[in-house]
Amino acid sequence: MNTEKKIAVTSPQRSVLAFIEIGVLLILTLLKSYYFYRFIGAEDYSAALAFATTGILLFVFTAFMFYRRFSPIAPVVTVYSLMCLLMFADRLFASYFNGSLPRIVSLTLLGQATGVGDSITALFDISHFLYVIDLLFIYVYLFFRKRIASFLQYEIKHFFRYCVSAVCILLCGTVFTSYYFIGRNGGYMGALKNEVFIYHGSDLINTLFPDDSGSDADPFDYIGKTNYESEYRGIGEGRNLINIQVEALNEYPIGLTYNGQEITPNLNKLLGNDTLYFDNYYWCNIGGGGTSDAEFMVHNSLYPPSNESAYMKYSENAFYGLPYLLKDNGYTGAYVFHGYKNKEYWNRSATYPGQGFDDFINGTDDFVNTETIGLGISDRQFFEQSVEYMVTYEQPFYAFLITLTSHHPYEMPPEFCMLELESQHQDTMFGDYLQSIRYADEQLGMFLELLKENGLYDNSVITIYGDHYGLNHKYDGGFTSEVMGEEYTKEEIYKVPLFIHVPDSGISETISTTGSHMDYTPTILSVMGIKNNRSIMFGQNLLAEDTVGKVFGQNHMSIGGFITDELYGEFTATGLKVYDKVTNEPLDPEPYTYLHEEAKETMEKAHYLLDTNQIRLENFE
Ligand code: GP9
Ligand code: MN
Repeated sequence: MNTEKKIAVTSPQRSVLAFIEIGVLLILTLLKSYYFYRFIGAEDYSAALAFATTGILLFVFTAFMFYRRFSPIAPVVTVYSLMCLLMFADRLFASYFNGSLPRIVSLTLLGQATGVGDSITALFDISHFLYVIDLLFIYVYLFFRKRIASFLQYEIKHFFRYCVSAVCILLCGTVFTSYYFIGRNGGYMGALKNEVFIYHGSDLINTLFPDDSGSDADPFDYIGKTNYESEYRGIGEGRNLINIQVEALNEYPIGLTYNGQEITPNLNKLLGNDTLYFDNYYWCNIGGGGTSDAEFMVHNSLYPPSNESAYMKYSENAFYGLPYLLKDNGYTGAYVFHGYKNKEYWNRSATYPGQGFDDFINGTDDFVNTETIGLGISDRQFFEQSVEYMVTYEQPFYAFLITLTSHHPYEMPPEFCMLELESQHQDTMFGDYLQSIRYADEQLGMFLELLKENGLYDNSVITIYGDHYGLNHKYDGGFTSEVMGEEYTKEEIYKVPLFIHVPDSGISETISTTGSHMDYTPTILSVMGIKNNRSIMFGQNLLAEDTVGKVFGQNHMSIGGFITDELYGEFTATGLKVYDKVTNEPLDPEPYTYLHEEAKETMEKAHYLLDTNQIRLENFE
């Protein structure tokens, strides 16, 4: 009998071929994972983490080779393929969530992805496919493998020694790269939690056995702490509150001119004209629920769950937030308006009653859409039809309007484009974004005129803010910094504008106290002359003199990150980084670790209280 054939049958798992195959896969893993870790912000640690991932795979592959009963190729390729798919999915998620990786609970958001298909498609670029493209070649190779195998089925002698040396090489690589970087940055062990298998493995364990950090939180500790006093207290008392959440409106377009053209001429007109303008207002603490989490925070002054949607997770609960508070203080009703064709999107129609809304005027049953832009009904039609409802309400009422047109990927039919773009900005996502914000601003201007025509303007307080960012660095082609005339930093990405317009009040000021959606309700309550002594609010009144501006991030920004009046602190894959907010200069993070600890602790307690259902309205009767 032919010796080669005999070996091929008895121990194919220890053949030259198996070693070559596994070697190639490990090299591919090293390259891919290095590229992956660089993308998620592991910076100098990327090489060390890539070695760690490759080491873990080597360990698993070696175990397959020890098992003599079957050829290792099938399980090896299966594990490798799963890893590639995991990295592909992680990378796609991280593209949208500014480098954050998904958790198992993020799967609850999958259903929402179909509603924003164009946005997901726009996230893809060729670099995503680098994680999976080789699988194609590998599967074609597997098809022809038998023929190649007949040449290379020599058993490797001293198999054990080969395994030990391979593991040693990998370990040396890991130790060397980590040691090298420990010296420079410290914290390799901290960075290691971002290693793809460790990250998802510990997430699996945490999901199965949730920890109860934050369990010393008492919901009643947070009640009645807000200082409502300020020189503007009660300036809006008794008026309607009309609150407009504008899709993807960042702060930087406000007041900015583009080749002599204002991007937001109508919003600019509000500045200095009966308006409190907040120019240090952030969205970086929304969770996995995007637009709907901004809504949730604005009304309840609560942190949504980090990787899920508050409206999906807590739709059964009633929360004693702004709509209830206004109604308990003489308001006749609370109404929410949104034109997206599916009223169930973000679980809105199920959740709004528990948020205190009496009616949801929605794109499924109520709005008549004859002018579609992007995701659905144009902002023009949306505002025109919303006013028709509003004139029928008894005053004072609360109206909450959520716009839609300026949604990612921002493509607008040419007839709605009002800016003259330079040629290099045409047909870019940056150019499209400016056009869609210019359009949204135009419709906001028209809406204010409609309020005047319908006699609603003078007796209302009108607030306008952006729900979250428009573009990040990966999709703006570097143009934002050029047009802003300064670096479009992450801190700028996290900033949205907030206007509190009180017609004919004679008040105008730019408030620079650092705040976020969390602070909307405490602040607007002060303006409306109302107090909340009944339910938890994590936010503060940004108009009170003693308020120390402070924002804690999650999800897009990672838990542990913070923004104050002076600092931007980010908890990255390589540890805490702190920058001077004005100069963008990096600072020694050591003196600010207490802020990082406070950010983590606050989020732990906030999530614990929500998860254990202690914040429901009934608990505060
Ligand atoms: C759709 C809209 C989209 O109803 O609110 O939400 P987003 O994708 O921005 O979270
Ligand atoms: Mn949105």
